[in-house]
Amino acid sequence: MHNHHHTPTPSKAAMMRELLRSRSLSFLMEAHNGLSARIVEDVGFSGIWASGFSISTALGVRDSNEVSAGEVLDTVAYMADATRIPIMVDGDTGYGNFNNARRFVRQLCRLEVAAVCIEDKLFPKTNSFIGEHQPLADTNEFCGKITACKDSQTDDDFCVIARVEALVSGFPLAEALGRAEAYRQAGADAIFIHSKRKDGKEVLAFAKEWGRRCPLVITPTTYHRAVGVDAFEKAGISTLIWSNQNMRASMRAMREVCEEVFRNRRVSDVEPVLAPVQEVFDFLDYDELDDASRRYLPAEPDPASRRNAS
Ligand code: SPV
Ligand code: MG
Repeated sequence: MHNHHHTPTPSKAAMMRELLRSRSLSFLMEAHNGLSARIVEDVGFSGIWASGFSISTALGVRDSNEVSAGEVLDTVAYMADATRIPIMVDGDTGYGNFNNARRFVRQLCRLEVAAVCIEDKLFPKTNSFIGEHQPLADTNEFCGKITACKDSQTDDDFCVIARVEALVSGFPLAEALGRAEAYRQAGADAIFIHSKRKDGKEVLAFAKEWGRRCPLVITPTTYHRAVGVDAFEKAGISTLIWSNQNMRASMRAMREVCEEVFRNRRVSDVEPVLAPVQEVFDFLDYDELDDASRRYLPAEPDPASRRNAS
């Protein structure tokens, strides 16, 4: 689909590393399959968040490790194939212990995925927005998991992001900072500090205390109203993830179209809000297949093969 063999571009992992390292705020947009990943790239985002919540939802199951690591990899393979921008995969808790996590990392590297994010909770995980006081992983055990991931990557630029769930689980700032520092020392390339408060204050407080020891990643799903993106940039946040909006958009759009078609027993009412079929062909470059067919298929069938045909 993308012929870029003759243009030496940095690897996707190198692009992610630079995106995390750069002082300006970067944005990752959620995608959950090949099409959504293509759209994220096409509108101009510099990176993709392969959200566990969104991938499971799109597959019709819960964000509770009901989708297996292999099924996530299958989805991510389509996403990576369809795009040139770097992908950060939500690796949940790593699908088990250090051994499962490091095998997942090796497989991601084979797919030229740029980064994985591993969170310090217990398998099977529960979505951060459900309930209170979810148990956290043992700090030392999680440090070993991060180190195992770093030791297993087969691309030097691959990034392992350690996600700190202490604030979400109701622990004080000091616990979050202590864990983040331990994970950094264990080899994490960046810290994803998660919060589900509406005011965004604990994330800003964390960033202040952290002082750019390594890049910080956030997802302002609950506090996007309270704090503007400029304030995050000033606070030293490296990367902001819009973590589930494409999945939620598609869920609403599909339901509305479906209901209207069902109610009216015709599709003419919904046509105006649909992507024209031609747009699908254009977006996925059907013309390229025509060109390639002219190049690779013979114009005339081989007379010998015609003689042999019964
Ligand atoms: C996801 O998108 O799957 C995440 C981010 O893990 S959140 O749902 O905000 O926890
Ligand atoms: Mg997730």
